[in-house]
Amino acid sequence: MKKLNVGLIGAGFMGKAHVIGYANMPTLFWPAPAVPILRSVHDINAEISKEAVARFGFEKHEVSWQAIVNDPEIDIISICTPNDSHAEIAIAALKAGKHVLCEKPMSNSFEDAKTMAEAAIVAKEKGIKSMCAYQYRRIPAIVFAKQLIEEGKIGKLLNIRGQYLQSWSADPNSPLSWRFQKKVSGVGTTGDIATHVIDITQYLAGDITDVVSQVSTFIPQRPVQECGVDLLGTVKIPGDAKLADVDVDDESSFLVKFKSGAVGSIEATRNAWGRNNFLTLEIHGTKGSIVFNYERLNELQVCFSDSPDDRRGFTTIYTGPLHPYPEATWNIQGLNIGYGELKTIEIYEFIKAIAENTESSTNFEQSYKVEEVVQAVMKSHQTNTWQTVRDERGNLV
Ligand code: SOE
Repeated sequence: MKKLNVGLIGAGFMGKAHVIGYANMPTLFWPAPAVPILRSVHDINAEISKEAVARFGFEKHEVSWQAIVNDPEIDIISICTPNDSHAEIAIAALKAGKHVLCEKPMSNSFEDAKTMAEAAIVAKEKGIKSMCAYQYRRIPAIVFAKQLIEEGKIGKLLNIRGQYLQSWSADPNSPLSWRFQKKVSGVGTTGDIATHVIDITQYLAGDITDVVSQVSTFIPQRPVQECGVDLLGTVKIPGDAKLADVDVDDESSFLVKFKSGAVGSIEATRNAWGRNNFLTLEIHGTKGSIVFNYERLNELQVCFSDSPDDRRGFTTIYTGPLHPYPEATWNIQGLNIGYGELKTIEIYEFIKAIAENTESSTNFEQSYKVEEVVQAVMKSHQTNTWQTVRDERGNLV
């Protein structure tokens, strides 16, 4: 069986998630399209790099990301660093002939995201694959929702409402990590989590063509944290700590129009007490409705118009071995999958694209469509007007 050597750049929270995916993929998906080997790792923090060898099972750690990109034995590079280094690493890796799985959003700059998409289009000609880590579109319940939509079970799509609400930065003492600094993150909550909803809604309902938005920053300053590691609200820094400015958005809400004629709304915030990973969708069609909530990951609620009037209502379908990605689930419905299995499904799709020389649905070219919507959302807020999502789509390179 073919083996593919993996180099991981950035071994924090998302690095761990990628490792779980690589390590578990052949266990869940067998025969695997190819077997990933954890070859080398680099983190900007030398202690984390060393620890990743012992903890995750990499063969070695490297002193720079360039050492991984230039290693002829590496086939795949996973980029799990903050947004401002994605473009430089991804473009160098694609040019070096490595397959690249990059965390979202693509970059801290729209121009760099475009250059990444263009580099991926050139690399594609040589069989080199790219993927942006929009894992939520691969949730079995979401893939099943797409099947129901394509089968016409809820008729013509009318409205799709998406929300991504979290609470980890609601506390003003939650520190100023790179996610609150424009020069590193590019865009705040909109880039961090609204992007997931944009990706899923475009997956389910097609391209978004127009947006009008309202973007807000609620906590203008936060306490500075000493280390660069993103603590995601797990640590609070007391009120007398040094404060620094937040120059990105805490929340964004926008109305959207789809090419298909459907309309919708998207809201994202990391300041919603009580909401943890509340990624929800409510889809209304002429013949029914579908509801999903990530906090009930293994469930999909459906309501069909052809039920008798006196017993029409939402039914809960529990996803499991009868639904998409049965390999990643367990033999009994209700045993359920979690975030780790979801990351494993993502890795499976990436390795399959490499092994079978096909394209992932979230390659850089496709994922650039998410960036275009974000760009229109930010512009709409600045100009206080509806914005057309750039019509340059399809004209990359
Ligand atoms: C923080 O908001 C975060 O880690 C996001 O960056 C991820 O994309 C999301 O899936 C979980 O929350």
